[in-house]
Amino acid sequence: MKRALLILMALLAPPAWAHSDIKVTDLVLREMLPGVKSTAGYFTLTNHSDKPVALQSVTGKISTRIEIHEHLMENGMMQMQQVSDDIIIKPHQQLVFEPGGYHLMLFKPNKKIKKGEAFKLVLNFKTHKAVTVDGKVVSVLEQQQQKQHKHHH
Ligand SMILES: [Cu+2]
Repeated sequence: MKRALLILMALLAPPAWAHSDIKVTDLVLREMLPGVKSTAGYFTLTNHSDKPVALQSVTGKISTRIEIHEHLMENGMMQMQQVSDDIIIKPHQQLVFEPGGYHLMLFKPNKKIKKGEAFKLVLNFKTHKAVTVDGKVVSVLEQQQQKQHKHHH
C-alpha cells in the first residue's frame, strides 16, 4: 500500500530535476593539431521536456566563431557544411553530435586548445533558456575510444 502510494506520488509530482529538462553530456573538443586553425567538438543532448526545443547556436568565450556543421553525401563524396536551420529536438529525443554526423567547428580559438583543459560552451535555444555546459579537451585517440565505448552500450 505504502509502496503503491509512493509510486503514484512519483508519477504525479514534477521531478526534482524539472528545471534541467535539457541534459547535455560528454561535451568534448578535439585537441588542436599543429598548423590547423580549427577543431571539432561533440556532445549528446537529451530533451527530457514535453516540448520540442530548437537549437539555434553554440557560443563560448573560447572562440568567437563556433559553427554547427553536418556531413552530407554529395556526388558520392562526404562533404561538410554549416547547418543554417535550427535543429529541432523532439520531446524525449536525443541529438548526438559525433564524427561523421553533426559536429561543432571551432575556428581561431582565443587560446591554444590543449588536451586536458576545461572549457564552457553555451547552447542557445529558440524557446528555452540557454544551457551552459562544461567540457573537456581530449586527444584524437581519446575521442575515438570514447565513441567506441559508447557504442558498446
Ligand atoms: Cu565541420
